[in-house]
Amino acid sequence: MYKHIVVLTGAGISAESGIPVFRSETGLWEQERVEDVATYDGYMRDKNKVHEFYNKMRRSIKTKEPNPAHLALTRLQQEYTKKYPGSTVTIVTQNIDDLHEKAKSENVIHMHGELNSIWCEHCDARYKYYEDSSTETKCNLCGSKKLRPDIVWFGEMPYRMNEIEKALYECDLFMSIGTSGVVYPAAGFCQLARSVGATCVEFNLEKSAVGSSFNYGVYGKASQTLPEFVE
Ligand code: BV8
Repeated sequence: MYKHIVVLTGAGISAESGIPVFRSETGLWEQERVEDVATYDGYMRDKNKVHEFYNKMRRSIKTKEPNPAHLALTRLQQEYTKKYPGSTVTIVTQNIDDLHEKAKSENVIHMHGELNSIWCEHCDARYKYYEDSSTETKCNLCGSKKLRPDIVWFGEMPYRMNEIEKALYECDLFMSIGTSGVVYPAAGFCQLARSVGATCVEFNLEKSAVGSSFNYGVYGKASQTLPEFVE
């Protein structure tokens, strides 16, 4: 039995809930250039374009529901820790959707931020936000119009990295689900877990860019492979 489990999820876990992944023929990055919508420079060049990119995504996730892969992680977090007192299941996601929360998973670490959050660059407040934003939207707290999507763009430091690294150093099982293993530092988490002797398992449709770092690969749709694994 494992004492401390760390789970990393990527866009692939939400694919079967109808949320497009980033890197595929129909992926999000086929429609917009990363440089234009997922960097601070792109935001400074055209704030409204970036607000609209995330407004569209925020509107679309309102109607999306978790799939059996999300629900399997919630069961793992609830039932496993009950069956083995003192064990932990830490869910770290690169995703900015709220499907882990809708699946009732707890303490999910959104290392790349969240669509349902907004960040005031004037007073540095971050708070829950569900509507469309623009350069005219005012901060609820300070009234400034310097509100930006609470998303970690390329070149920006992912959130809660200290907590994530602590969990990885203490883990004995690392599970990576639905990520292409292209984006760092998340793509380096397996190496870190391996360095402390954890067993590393990747769940994907195919071997990811860092697939060779894992002890095992479980290939197929996460909505099928993950519930089977968790059972
Ligand atoms: C940082 C927010 C430092 C926007 C995102 C060279 C080497 C190493 C690193 C770098 C380098 N050059 C630059 C870097 C750093 C850079 C990076 O890694 N670049 C890459 C492209 C080379 N990283 C950064 O900039 C990070 N920050 O390094 O900061 C720093 C230090 C100090 C101080 C300041 C700064 C920040 C990275 C975060 C960027 N933001 N998103 C948005 O979400 O719109 S990244 C973006 O990619 C998303 O967050 C997404 O989650 C993430 C990863 O993508 P995936 O989730 O893997 O999705 P993808 O589509 O790629 O793959 C889907 C997978 O699912 C596939 O494998 C598919 O097979 C699988 N799948 C599909 N369906 C299913 C399935 N699997 C199972 N079942 C299914 N049904």
